Amino acid sequence: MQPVGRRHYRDLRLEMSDSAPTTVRNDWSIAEVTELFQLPFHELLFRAHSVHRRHFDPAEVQVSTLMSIKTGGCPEDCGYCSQSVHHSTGLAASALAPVEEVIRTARAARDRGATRFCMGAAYRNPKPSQIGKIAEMIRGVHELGMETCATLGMLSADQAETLREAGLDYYNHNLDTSAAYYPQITSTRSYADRLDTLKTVRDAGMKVCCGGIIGLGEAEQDRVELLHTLATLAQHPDSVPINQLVQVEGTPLAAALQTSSQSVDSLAFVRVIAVARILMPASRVRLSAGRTEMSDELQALCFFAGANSIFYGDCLLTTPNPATDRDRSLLDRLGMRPEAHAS
Ligand code: SAM
Ligand code: DTB
Ligand code: SF4
Repeated sequence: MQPVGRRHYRDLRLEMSDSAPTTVRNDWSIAEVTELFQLPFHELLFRAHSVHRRHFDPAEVQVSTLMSIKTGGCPEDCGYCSQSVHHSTGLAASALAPVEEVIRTARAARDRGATRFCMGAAYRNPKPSQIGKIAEMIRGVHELGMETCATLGMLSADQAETLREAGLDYYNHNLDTSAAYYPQITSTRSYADRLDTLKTVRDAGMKVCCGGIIGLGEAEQDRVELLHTLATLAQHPDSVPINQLVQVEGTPLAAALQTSSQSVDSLAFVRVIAVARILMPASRVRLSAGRTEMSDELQALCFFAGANSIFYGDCLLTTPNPATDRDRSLLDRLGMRPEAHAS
């Protein structure tokens, strides 16, 4: 038997990806997305991995670090969120962080190998007085040579323009679930509001980071519809974060799911990653929140299915993320590496 050396590996890579389509489509039908979800598991993974290899080096993972620049006290009522004023999660609200602290945190993240820095604020929308300070943070992080991302809730066209001019590369704004299930999750804003902000961000010339959460008690049809909505936007989101719900004590969703003993089927989660990869072949699919609950084997399967981005650093916004040492060791054991320069 031939040893599996580098050459053999490359040949295999070509062979596997040969039949995978290279085109990026925005005209997927619900029936097509449903069919993908219903494929036998290994057939779906084979297709997703083949598409993945056509567009990306399967050994590379993009790494982003998150910082909560304004924690808690949010007027929205998202049923999963630790930061809503409507829930008693015991989280203390804080003011907008000082600019120097944000830049210092970004520099430390860069020195640990992160190429993108994402600043999150518990806002429904930023106020004019806050935008100036956030623009300063963005300028500072941009000057460190990192990609910049922010997630601040709804934006006006003027605000989007100001942020872009300050050097904002990506704006994160998730759809979370299907339009049909959305009112069960959040009542203080509509799906149309979310879509409007996504358009505002694109119109301002920024890249879009938009995905959802699995484990909200949604049906498979909601997962189909969420991915269908993302994959039929005029332009696919450049990054697609797939979060597994982090059940936070004191949120209505954690209470409801614990009462009904519902948890996410990990193979169903991998299917979501795989279908996202096939539908949006050139986008970064991020294995986002929820990794502390996942085994190394499950994460490996997610990477095989097409995930090629993670949040890196011990903390997400208010909940834990795997320790950086553990992530480094996982990537090493898988023969994977953090992407050196963001694409
Ligand atoms: N307030 C802004 C907004 O909602 O767009 C930005 C911050 S918000 C915390 C960013 C995203 O984090 C949410 O859209 C949601 O998808 C995700 N998220 C929040 N809490 C989560 C949880 N407990 N588990 C998984 N994802 C969560
Ligand atoms: C995204 O999709 N997930 C991140 C980021 N975008 C902003 C946030 C995850 C938050 C998880 C819960 C918390 O730490 O509060
Ligand atoms: Fe506020 Fe964002 Fe949390 Fe919703 S997800 S409550 S908008 S911080």
